[in-house]
Amino acid sequence: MKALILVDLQNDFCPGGALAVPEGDLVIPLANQLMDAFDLVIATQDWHPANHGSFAAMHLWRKPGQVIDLNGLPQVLWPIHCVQESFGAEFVKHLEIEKIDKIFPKGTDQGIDSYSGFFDNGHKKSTGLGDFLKEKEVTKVYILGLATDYCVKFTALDALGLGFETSLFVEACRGVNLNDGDVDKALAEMEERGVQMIAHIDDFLKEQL
Ligand code: VGL
Ligand code: ZN
Repeated sequence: MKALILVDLQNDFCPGGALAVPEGDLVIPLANQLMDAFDLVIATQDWHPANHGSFAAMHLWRKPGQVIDLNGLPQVLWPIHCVQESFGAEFVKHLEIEKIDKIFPKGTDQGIDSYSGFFDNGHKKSTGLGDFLKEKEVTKVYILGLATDYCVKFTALDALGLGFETSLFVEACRGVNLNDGDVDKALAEMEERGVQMIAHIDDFLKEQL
């Protein structure tokens, strides 16, 4: 069984949002197209309390982009984004959410961030996604979404770590590039660790016929 994992296709990560990823909105039609090719579709949802420790505004004199120590882990500070129940945390309107089988929220604990859809950044708590996929006898996962250099990367690496064969729809990912080259570096790291890169969605869909 194979599953598609949509990473953080939320308003705040699209142009106009609080943590806008350049061209983030362009992946939505690709996600809609791909969902039909999978028996199981999972979505992760960045879902922070209003006082989340990753928000620069929670730390005196700190600005987005700076790195602090947050309870023993290095933490990049972000603008306030994806606050639970806010518009920014909602899935993008054009995403066909009726095709999603299950949603896994993450980043819900105030004191620790969670880039991966599987575990928090300290690998202390699981979201339940790994067990869920194993229960459904999934052996292969396909990932797309936002942002390539953060949540997509850590979701893919954790999927590998849990023993899933892992592929990435590169065309359907966009990144932050806080530093020049971050996206390319993230893609190289994923590939080196064993993530299979799917360059063209059209070719993948043709092979499925
Ligand atoms: C993300 C930064 C902060 C992401 C989430 O979805 O990649 N990045 N929270
Ligand atoms: Zn976040």
